[in-house]
Amino acid sequence: MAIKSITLPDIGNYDNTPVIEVLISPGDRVEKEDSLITLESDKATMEIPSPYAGEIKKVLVKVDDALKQGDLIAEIEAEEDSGEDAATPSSQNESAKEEPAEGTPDEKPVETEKSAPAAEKPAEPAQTPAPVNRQSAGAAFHASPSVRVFARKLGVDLANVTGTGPKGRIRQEDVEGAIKTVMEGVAKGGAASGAGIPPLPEIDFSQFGEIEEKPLSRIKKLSGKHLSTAWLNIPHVTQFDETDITELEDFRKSLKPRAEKAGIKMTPLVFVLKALAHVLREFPHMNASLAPDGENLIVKKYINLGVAVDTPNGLLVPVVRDVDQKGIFELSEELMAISERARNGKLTGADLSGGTFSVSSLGGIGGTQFTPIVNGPEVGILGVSKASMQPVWNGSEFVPRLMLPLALSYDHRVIDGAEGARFMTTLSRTLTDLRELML
Ligand code: CAO
Repeated sequence: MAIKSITLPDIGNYDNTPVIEVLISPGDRVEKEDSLITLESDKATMEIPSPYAGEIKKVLVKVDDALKQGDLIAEIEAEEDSGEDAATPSSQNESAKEEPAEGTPDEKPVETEKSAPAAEKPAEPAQTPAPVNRQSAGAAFHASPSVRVFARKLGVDLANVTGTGPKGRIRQEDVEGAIKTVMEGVAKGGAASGAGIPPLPEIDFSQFGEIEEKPLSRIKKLSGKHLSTAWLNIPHVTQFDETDITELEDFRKSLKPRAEKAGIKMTPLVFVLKALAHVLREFPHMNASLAPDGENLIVKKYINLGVAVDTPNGLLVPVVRDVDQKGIFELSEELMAISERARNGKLTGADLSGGTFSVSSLGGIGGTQFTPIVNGPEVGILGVSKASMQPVWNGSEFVPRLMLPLALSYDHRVIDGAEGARFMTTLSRTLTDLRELML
């Protein structure tokens, strides 16, 4: 064991850099590379590591001291082989106890026990490990090492914490506040803050004018939580297309009298459901769910389509089962019944479970396109917008065709862009020529 002086190494072109935190006290045991103090210049926060392992004997700096290279930081009873100069003869090491490092200004608060001849002065700790410059390491936030350790222990990413200290420095209270916000978000079922995403600011809107606060419906709260969870967990891609349903519409119109006689409303949506079921057989990965561990794909052999229904209390997604095995009349009847039950609040748990892929149709309302959110843990969802007559170039002239806008959102972890595009193209081809259903 030998007493050694620890001085400030070369930290670049910084003079009189203020100490913003002293992390050691006499009696502390430190390992080599443990941070001793933190300096903060205009541009960077730097932690100064210990060049030795051992016990701190004296701390020779305090907060707000301005340091430059060579200034004494501390004295340490270093373990024999812990420092860069471990091979230095012990007599030389001993002298370190008595003299500050070469170049240390007299006015520094160094307590020496006896003076030593210049020849016995310890070598300048030129090999002291370089300080860690957090700014140059890419961290744009300022926080002391103890706060960093605190955050690391609790799994808090400081990039997501707003510092309230001087110059935006992150303090321990800020980390605690961030954790509190997340926990409150989880307790309330809010997915945004639960995912470690900074919450939206709380604003008192009444300061700008009259307001009224209304509770969200139970369905809105539940579907909101589910939508946020899906949005945050699933990397979405949405692919758009427009498909020619002129002949499909002619066919639908030709069936309408029969349907009306049977008391059935037959909308374009049931044809979309039928075509989807057919195409999902060809693209089984779209009729699947990613296993929770993300390692396997669970492919479902049944095709149950969830259909988003707009109800006075919010969005519900009842499931139409075995769509591939049902005809257009049966599907129309079932869709009518299930959307009626949804609007009357009569759905059961079974009606709402077991879906393998979802459809959201705004075709009866309007709009040219929208980006549906995948109904996780399903892999894909089809958005259907309002069909409209458009001039389409057939190679020699523009002809009026009824074009249906489609939007396919999918989980990009499961479906590649090419597969998504092929799925959409096949669906489009099937809707344009329903004879595809027989193939
Ligand atoms: N293009 C043009 N017209 C369409 C159409 C389309 N894509 N889809 C439906 N229509 C027509 C229908 O033919 C019907 O017209 P007629 O009364 O003249 O026959 C009219 O629009 C109304 O249809 P509908 O909406 O009652 O029936 P549907 O089978 O198309 O849809 C349902 C049923 C339950 C899906 C729908 O009522 C609904 O609730 N849609 C909203 C879903 C929703 O909110 N999605 C957003 C979820 S958030 O992402």
